[in-house]
Amino acid sequence: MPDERELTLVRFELHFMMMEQTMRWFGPNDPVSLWDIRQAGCSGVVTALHHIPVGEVWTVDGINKRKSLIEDAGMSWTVIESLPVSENIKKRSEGYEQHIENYKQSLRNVAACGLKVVTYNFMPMLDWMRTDINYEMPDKSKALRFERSAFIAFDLFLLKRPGAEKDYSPGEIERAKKRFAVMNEDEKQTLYRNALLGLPGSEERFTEEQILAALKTYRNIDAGKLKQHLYYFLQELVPVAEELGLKMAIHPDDPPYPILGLPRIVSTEEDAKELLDSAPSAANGLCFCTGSYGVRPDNDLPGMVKRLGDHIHFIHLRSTKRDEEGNFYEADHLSGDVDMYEVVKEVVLLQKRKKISIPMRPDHGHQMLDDLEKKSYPGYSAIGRLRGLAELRGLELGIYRSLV
Ligand code: DNO
Repeated sequence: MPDERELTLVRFELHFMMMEQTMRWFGPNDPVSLWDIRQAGCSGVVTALHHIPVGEVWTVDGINKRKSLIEDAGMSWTVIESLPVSENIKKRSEGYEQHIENYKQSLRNVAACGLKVVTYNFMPMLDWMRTDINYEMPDKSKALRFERSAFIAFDLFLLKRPGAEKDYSPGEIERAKKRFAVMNEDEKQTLYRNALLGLPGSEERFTEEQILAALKTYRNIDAGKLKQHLYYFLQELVPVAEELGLKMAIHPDDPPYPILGLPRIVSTEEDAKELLDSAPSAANGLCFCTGSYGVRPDNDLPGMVKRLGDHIHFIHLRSTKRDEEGNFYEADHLSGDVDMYEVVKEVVLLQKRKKISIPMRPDHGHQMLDDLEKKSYPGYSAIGRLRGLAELRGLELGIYRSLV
């Protein structure tokens, strides 16, 4: 058996000043094991204590247990994704002060265990949103997709959100009607389930009434108000993170625009700048997700790395392919609309300038080969991500070697 220390050294040399390669792991119940992740060439793991209810404190003991599992597989817990922000904090509803205190305590505990980067998001109610999680690609692998007409059909005819018609043009409503008319019962059920997968705990079925009631609680919260809530949260949390030597990394909206009448406020470079300015500190940072920001053609991704680089503490690399109707699917990591070469080149230059290695993960991947026979979290199968990571690693090494 080869000497473990030598192997680690080789890995370290190769990765020196390259992005730190990680994959997301959903914890002991994840069908993708830590050894699978290690064999993909990762030195780090991105995970969270998913079993702890949102708003409660993460204990030192709980964090250390998870950390040991990862270290026993020869990797380190590089980034937390996510330490979730409660709906109470997002809405500033009853109990939010206590949740902010709990968040501070979790940060102290996380730092005491030696962790460095904390990812979170500020999307109301729903995290990511797709209408199809089995979109067949020409090579028969499967991708995640957002189909605008199907989404509008979900909103208007399945959820029946009051006032939803105001959010769409007559042409869009017409297309959604046609789309809905050709769906059978099974397809409608699947669409309903898929659209709500981004809800926390969405294994259980939420009724239309429950969703509508939750949406109603945002009735008086527009984008301006939600921004105030985010900035208040940052002003409370960033000084604590700074003192603890932690970096906060906010994940952008996915997709990067309002949905179901809910405001979304981390969708553009302007949004990112504004939130960074609201609590100036190196600890106030971004999770630069090219898949999320990249759905908008007006986001200049390489330029964002150039201009916001000092605040990029974590990187998700993924590409999407969009069309004029507002549909998009998750493309292979090196194709689609994201100019991955330019993005990675800017990251290489940034790391060189700052003499740092920024943690990255291949975000999502297609279900392919043996993945197709297995159940995994949507977007998080082993082989699809391994392919993405391998391509991205090669791309970065090539750029890195051509520049040094
Ligand atoms: C989806 C992920 C997001 C992300 C959260 C971070 O695949 O990128 O769910 O983890 O938004 O808080």
